[in-house]
Amino acid sequence: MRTGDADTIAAIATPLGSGGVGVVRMSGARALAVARQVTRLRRRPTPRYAHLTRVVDAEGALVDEALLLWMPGPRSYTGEDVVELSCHGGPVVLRRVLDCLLAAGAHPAGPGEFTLRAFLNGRMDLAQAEAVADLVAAPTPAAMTVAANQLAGRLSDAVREMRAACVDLLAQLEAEVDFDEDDVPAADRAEVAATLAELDRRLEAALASARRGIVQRHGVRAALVGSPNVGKSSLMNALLSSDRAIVTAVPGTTRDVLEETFELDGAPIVLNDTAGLRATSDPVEHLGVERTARALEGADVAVLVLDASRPLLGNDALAAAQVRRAAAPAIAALNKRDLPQALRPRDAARLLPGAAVVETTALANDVDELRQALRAAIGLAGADGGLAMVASVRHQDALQRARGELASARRAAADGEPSDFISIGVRGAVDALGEITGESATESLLDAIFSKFCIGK
Ligand SMILES: Nc1nc2c(ncn2[C@@H]2O[C@H](COP(=O)(O)OP(=O)(O)OP(=O)(O)O)[C@@H](O)[C@H]2O)c(=O)[nH]1
Ligand SMILES: [Mg+2]
Repeated sequence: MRTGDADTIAAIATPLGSGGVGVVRMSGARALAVARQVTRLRRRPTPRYAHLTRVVDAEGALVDEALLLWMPGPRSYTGEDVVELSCHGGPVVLRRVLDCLLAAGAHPAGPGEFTLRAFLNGRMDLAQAEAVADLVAAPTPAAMTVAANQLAGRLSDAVREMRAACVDLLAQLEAEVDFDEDDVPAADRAEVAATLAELDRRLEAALASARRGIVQRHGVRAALVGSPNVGKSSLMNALLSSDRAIVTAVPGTTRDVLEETFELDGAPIVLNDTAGLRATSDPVEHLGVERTARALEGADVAVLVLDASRPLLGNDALAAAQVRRAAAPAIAALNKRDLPQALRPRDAARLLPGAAVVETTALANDVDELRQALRAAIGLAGADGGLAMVASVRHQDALQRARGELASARRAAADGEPSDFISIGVRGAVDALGEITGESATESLLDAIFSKFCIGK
């Protein structure tokens, strides 16, 4: 990865496909020179004003009519000189405009290179840079709002405050080194302990919302499994509020794994409806059963559906065994509650120990208990309803490490250890927190983050 060299880079910034407008952008010291060469713009453009111009190739042939926008650094997205050309949004047009820029001396941008430059030039910190990619890829409005807040600095501000408190603490601990070990004023030690306790509380609060934030951003997979004809497809349709899956009274209706996404508290839930599980000699059905097993393997939550209007059968035990083999948290749904009942919740609990047991009537779209159990199983329940501040595993991991480091500092302080012992943990926390905002980010970390971006961002 090029890091902050003076190359001028260019890329198509809009998706490849036809659209009203497509944008080609450049960043770097020669951005304006290259743009003037391909547009034959005679006068220097006014910063941040749209100029209608023509893009021509090296032979002078017209390529497109475009709006040129010049944003000189450092007040630009990347902190460098940026030029954007808003062209007609056709893939061939945009490709040709880009080729003109490359022929005039620009280099093709790598994935995320514009945002990497913005980070390296101090226009945004690392958490904000990551938020750019999250905002673009947000699967639901809730995930989008979390990313927008992160881009605006909500997470960065909180992390920076905690890191600054740790740095202050280090200074205080270093001052103590001047004292003889036994002469450290007790008041100072009490203050150190209080600061460490307060930091732990703040880290705990940030981590508390992380699981929900991560689920909202990445979503989870849930699989509906069970014997034939128990109402799996009907439950899927009720959860989706649409007639997506075919429902009939014939056992073995669903032959393949169906996949649809619905939203639960802002989190995208990918729902798999599967073929009913039974010992079968029908080769098509047999394949379906194999696919059910695979869907279970990839599931974050497994829902075992039972028909409460009939006693448990061998196939139910077969399905329960499959669910138990999957490591995911399980829910047992007693369906068809509208019919005379042959099953009680405790039968389901015995069949699938440890599972949450809920009652549903898919026929009447009564799936409230199932929704609630799904919330609990994936960590959405009990949330304060507010938006998560942490929505990435990387940030969660760094916060956890910071908390662990401070915990060892607290133990050292409680044991009356010398101040440089306490400092070790505090310094570890400073580093871990700095990985979130980028102060202590290594090149390989930056590579890992920005290589996931799209080109042109
Ligand atoms: N009375 C009643 N009937 C239901 C309920 N849920 C589903 N059914 C009926 O049960 C039958 C089977 O429903 P499906 O949703 O196709 O069951 P399935 O588990 O997907 O079946 P396979 O795909 O064959 O494994 C249909 O006739 C549904 O109308 C319910 O809550 N109450
Ligand atoms: Mg079905």
